Amino acid sequence: MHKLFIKSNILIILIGVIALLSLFAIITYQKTTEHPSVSPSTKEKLREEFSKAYTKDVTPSGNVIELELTASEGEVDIVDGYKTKVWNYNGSVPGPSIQIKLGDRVKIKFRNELPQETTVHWHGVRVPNAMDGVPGVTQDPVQPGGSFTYDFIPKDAGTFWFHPHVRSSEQVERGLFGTLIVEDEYSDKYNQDIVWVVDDWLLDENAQVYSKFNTIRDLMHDGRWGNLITVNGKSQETITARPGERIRLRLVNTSNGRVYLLNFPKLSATAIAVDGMYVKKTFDPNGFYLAPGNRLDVDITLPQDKGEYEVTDIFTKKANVLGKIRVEGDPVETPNFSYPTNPNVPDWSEATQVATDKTYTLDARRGGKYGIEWTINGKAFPDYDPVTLTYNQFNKIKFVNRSSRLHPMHLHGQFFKVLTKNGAPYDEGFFRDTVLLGPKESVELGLVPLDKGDWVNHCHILEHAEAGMMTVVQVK
Ligand SMILES: [Cu+2]
Repeated sequence: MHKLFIKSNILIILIGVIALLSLFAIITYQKTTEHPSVSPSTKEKLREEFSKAYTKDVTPSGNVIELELTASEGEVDIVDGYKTKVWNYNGSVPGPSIQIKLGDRVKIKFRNELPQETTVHWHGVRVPNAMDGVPGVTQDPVQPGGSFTYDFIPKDAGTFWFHPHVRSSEQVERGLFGTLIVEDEYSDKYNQDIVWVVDDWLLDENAQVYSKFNTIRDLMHDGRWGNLITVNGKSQETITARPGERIRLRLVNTSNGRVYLLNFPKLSATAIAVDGMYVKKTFDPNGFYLAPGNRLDVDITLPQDKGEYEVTDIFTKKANVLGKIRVEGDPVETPNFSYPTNPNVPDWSEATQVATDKTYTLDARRGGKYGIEWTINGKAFPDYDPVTLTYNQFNKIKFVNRSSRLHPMHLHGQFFKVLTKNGAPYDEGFFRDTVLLGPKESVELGLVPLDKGDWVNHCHILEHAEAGMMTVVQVK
């Protein structure tokens, strides 16, 4: 009886030890499967593969370009017979297209003459962190009547844009945006270098900007989609070119929520740059999703046949004509040069072996001041868990969209490359600063951060960002 008691005690202890050991084994196993042990050399190889893709710093040209940028209230003619009240930069919508050369320093004296506080964010530009224009993260908002000087040397040539980062869903919608074009040696080779700022307005019956912002309808769907699409502030932008001309068309989506599915019927068009950066291999731009924040540079050689050629958006059932190219006049000899590309964009095919440094789960819930909150890992900005990314090392992040809506995720101050989509390898062959996630989609991204500081990471559907879909990464 006594022996049996001891025996059963030993048995219980044994079972307990085995249970503990197996629990420990399971935990260890889970840990290793979540974070497979990778030799540090794989990450180092990925960093090495990246190292010539773009530079840490730019060589200054010595030129300093001083500009004034004023945000104020004004009026524009976008619908015949009406004056539409807007907020604008330097009196027009879009605001100025600032054109500089790579290496130039810009000193932009910004003045706020709006009835609200504001800032200016330089979308896609690798600026010093203090110039990034994010209130509460990189600077204090500029008060009405106040000013702030943005001073930086863009590190990359390409197509960039700027807009407020305060109440963006209202301020951008009212007309506050402009472009920053950083030229390189290719800019002069084209017969024409053209910027098309594609915007979407929700106007009321008097052609005024619909005055209710962040409506529950916008918030529950893909942000505010309007009833008038403009290019460079015109509902029918038409440019003219001669037969045989080779033009560079820089498309920028400044809309709050609308995504454009680009189509270039009857045109010989080739995509050369995405989000400002040259691609590794040029591609057919037909079917490219230009989400809010995205840019696409297209190289077009105009045909010998005179006439009007359209660039359209076929995202919705009814196609929208974005703009037209009228080919007329005497033919010219087509400039002969190879497409500008960046052969140093890494393939990063071995990136699948590397553990994910951070997963961001995107979702929505009831609550907050708008009745719905858009969350990243269960938090709505200004609540967030800061994440550290390692400077000058390969980092891998993942976005998982649990919702049924679109989320063009934008990371400030960095470029990244898509590695996988829904778990399968997905080599786009170019960098981005904004990636569109469809309903229930997931993407993994690789990046080597070269710019230190606190950078926001948010949805560029401005209503989603306004309702919390924003977080901060610290590059150290
Ligand atoms: Cu979103």
